Amino acid sequence: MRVIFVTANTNKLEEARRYLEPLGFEIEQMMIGGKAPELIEPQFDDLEKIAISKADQAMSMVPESQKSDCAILVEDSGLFIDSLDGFPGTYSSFVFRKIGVDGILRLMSGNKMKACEYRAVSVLVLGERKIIAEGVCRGKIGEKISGTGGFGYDPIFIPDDSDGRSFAQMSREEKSSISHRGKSLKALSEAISSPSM
Ligand code: ITT
Repeated sequence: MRVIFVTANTNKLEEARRYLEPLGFEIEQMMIGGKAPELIEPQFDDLEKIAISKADQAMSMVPESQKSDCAILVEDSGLFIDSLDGFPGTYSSFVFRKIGVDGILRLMSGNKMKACEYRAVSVLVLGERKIIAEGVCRGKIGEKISGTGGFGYDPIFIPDDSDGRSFAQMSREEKSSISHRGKSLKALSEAISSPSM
């Protein structure tokens, strides 16, 4: 199945390719005039509402003639810190650009409650259907930056399902086997292959 992923984040694109291509999906990035289209992200506290809004905007950009021979994928994700009431949450991308991982480490210094989670909501539009799948990865904010892999908050995110290494210290395969994105894409791929589809 040909899937057009509407994202400006090439790290997300690469993770989706690694995950979905071995399952037989062909992943392309949506480009309009040589650039990823800019979607408006409404200011909701809910990833699913944002992802559905992005999916609707993306669908309005696909020519009618192509709608039947491909699926459209969008994803919204973020880092939710328990003791900060879920901040930066749906604002993760903006907060990362403004204060980066150093800013989060500053905010968390002296705070012993480091528990947090990454969440991802993927929406696949297939003809008239929208398949929505969430993935959650629990972890904690590290004391310092560790590792150089991954992207975004990965150098300070230590997943619970690991030996104490941050996502930035793991291989891509290791990260996607336990990550929020891996889980949401797994749920999507299972929903697509289920007999009720
Ligand atoms: P698109 O909207 O174009 O897909 P984006 O990066 O703006 O790209 P989001 O609005 O969903 O995407 O923001 C998600 C942000 O959350 C992302 O920019 C990172 O800062 C953070 N994030 C999400 N998943 C992550 C991951 O696996 N590793 C590190 N940071 C992640």
